Amino acid sequence: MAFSMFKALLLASCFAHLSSGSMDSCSSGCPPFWTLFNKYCYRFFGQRVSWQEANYNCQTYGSGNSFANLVSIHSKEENEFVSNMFKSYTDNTDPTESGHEIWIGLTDQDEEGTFVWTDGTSADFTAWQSGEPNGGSREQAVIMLHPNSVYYKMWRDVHMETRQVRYICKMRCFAC
Ligand SMILES: [Ca+2]
Repeated sequence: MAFSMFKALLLASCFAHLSSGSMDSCSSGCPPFWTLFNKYCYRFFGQRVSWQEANYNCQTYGSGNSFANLVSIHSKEENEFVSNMFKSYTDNTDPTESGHEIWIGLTDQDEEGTFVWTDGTSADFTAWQSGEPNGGSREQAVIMLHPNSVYYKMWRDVHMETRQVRYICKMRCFAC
């Protein structure tokens, strides 16, 4: 029920955009403001929030058991796509540390040292910065570093509550 309602909304939204003549991401099967890559839709969010808040905000998109989650990454190509999306919204001239980082959906909050993706997909790829993860039970969430930073596109485990950074959500493409 919820799933069909979401699909209907997506199609209605696509129709509105197509009939107005705009060629945006909607025509590829993703809702407006979401970008298609390999049958998934991705969206950058510019508010700086805790990992928990980012995780919650992502899940307000989509529906049923197909809601969005913080982005999961499964290949070098996907890591590249996500870092390019981050770069396209920011120029990294922000001198604060949090300006160099985005949340991704990897966490070991349930079992220390066992990192899993919040969307339930398998942890089959990692891009840890050398020496990471190093935070033990203090650092249970993961950030990707800006492609212009010294630690180019790599990941670090960090404190999930005190850090406030931007984030990218991902959900299945329903029309692909
Ligand atoms: Ca760390």
